[in-house]
Amino acid sequence: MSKEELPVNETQVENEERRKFFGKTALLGAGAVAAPMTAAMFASMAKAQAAEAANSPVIHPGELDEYYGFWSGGHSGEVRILGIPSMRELMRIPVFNTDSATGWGLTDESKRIKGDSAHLHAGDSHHPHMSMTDGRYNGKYVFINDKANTRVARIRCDVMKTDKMLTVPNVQAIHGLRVQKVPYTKYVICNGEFEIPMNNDGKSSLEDVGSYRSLFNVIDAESMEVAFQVMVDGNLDNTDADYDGKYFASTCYNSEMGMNLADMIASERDHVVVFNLPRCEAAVKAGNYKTYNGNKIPVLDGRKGSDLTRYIPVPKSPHGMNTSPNGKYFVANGKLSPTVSVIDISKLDDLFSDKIKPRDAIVAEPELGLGPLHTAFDNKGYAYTTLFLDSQIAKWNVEDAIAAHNGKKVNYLRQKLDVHYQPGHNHTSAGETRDADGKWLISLCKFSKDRFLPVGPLRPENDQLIDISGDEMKLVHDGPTYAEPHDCMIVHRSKMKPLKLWPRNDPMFAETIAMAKRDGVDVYTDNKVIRDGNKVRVYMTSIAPTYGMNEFKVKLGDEVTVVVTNLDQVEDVTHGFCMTNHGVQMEIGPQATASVTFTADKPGVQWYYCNWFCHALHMEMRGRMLVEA
Ligand code: K7E
Ligand code: CUA
Repeated sequence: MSKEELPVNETQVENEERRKFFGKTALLGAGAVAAPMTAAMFASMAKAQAAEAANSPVIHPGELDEYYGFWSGGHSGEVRILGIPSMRELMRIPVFNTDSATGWGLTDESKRIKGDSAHLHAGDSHHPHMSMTDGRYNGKYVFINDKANTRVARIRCDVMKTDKMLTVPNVQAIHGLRVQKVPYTKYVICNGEFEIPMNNDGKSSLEDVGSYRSLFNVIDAESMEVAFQVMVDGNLDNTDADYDGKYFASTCYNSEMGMNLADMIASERDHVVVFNLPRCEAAVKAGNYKTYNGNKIPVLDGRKGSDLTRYIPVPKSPHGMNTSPNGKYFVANGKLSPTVSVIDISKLDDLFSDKIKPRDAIVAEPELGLGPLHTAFDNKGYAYTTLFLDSQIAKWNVEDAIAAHNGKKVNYLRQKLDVHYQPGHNHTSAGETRDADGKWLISLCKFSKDRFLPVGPLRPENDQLIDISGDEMKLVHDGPTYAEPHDCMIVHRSKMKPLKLWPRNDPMFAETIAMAKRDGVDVYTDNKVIRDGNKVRVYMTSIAPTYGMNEFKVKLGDEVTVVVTNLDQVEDVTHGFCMTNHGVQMEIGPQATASVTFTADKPGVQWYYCNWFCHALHMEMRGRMLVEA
């Protein structure tokens, strides 16, 4: 781009930069008379500046980010999309929560998707992970767990809406969740964290803690049904998959099966469970399983001694489980131990054929600092581990840690960076895939304390952006966030293909359109009221700034379903439907159909209006429901 083509503000910025640059060189020249700047020095400075510019966190107004960040919303129950590196919040995707802007949890479509848990309005989402093909994000789905209500949901990335939700039977509190990376995401894997009796019907073994179990859950990513579960010894916390399509690994912090804190942390060692996928699939096929709680889900026995699993002892109450993007290692993060345990995935075949002992699969146990929780990776052999208690991120070299473990005198630690404060998860750009690019690291800090203006006793979290493109980690941005992103992942924008308009045949509202057909209504042309006993179905279109229907009449106590179809073909023109005084609100995207059902329990004139700003005459986009007593 030539100077003339640059917008004014960019030219100004560039001039500023040039002034700084020349100011610096002038100073350098003055202080170093004997060694004037050589051409080579100029070249290397220019190169360093170019490198820095290439990884700048500054995104000017009107410019787009290079990455999509998917953030879990913790106990707000949602998923958020951020632009990286700007850290601008682009969208919120309601999942386990109820959302008055979009009507998620209120509309008939969202209730259908929530299914057996449609009556629940809360959730605790921790781990968002995107579906993959050959170890790379494929832009199709994001999966997320709900620890609070034992659910797993799927988000469609073309429309960025939740399209499936499943309550997982036989377990309590789905925590760690990941996807199969290779050859593709056939399965979503997740851990049941809390131990419960296998038949948890209240009739037996309430007090018999020895009969409590945790299960590893393998869910079919397309059908979103449980394919099978694996019973283990101890509980299960976090999990990850390999890059061969063969092994999954989970951490266990309660191998003691303690029911209180003191008992849970009694042992010096807990373990990592490794699951052998081909053997599990064969066992399901051969019928070597049991069922519980009156459902048909195959539950395999993967307790100690089973050939489906191996238990690798690690110190102490491990938390995060992270696979290195070169596919070589599982890293278990020590939590109560200052170490992480590096498991060599190439040794797992020998472990499963009993040629080596479990601890022989561990090739390094570097000491990093206090409270290691999660590890992220770049593409240069470095790992970045959050230290909760130290409020730091430790950068270390994986191969050097292995050499040190073998007795070589090498320092595997490269840098410790202060973060603010108490980091939980961290994540690098594309770092859980083969495309790890070593550009950005996010530190999700649980406490912000003095980093922002005080806003009362409840404070935001602090999601910090760190530039890892150079030799040293550099903190470049503080991002206050509402409770509580546990985890995130960073996807290059080239992987994403979001739609601008809804397809008219979208499955999200196919059932609603089928209902209209049964009523003899074409939602794209008709504005009609269908009476069916005390059920009333109101079909209306919308084009900015009017609804296709200015008024409709019902009787007090009728069950009213309002179906609105947005005929606008213009990108970004979303309409809403809000029935005043009825707790009814929803979003209708361009070309979408949405519906909501409520009881007309107030007599008289009840206005409805469009609550998504769509036009200069948006205020006038309203109509009356006339309720006869
Ligand atoms: Cu908060 Cu991944 Cu649920 Cu660690 S987990 S911090
Ligand atoms: Cu339609 Cu506002």
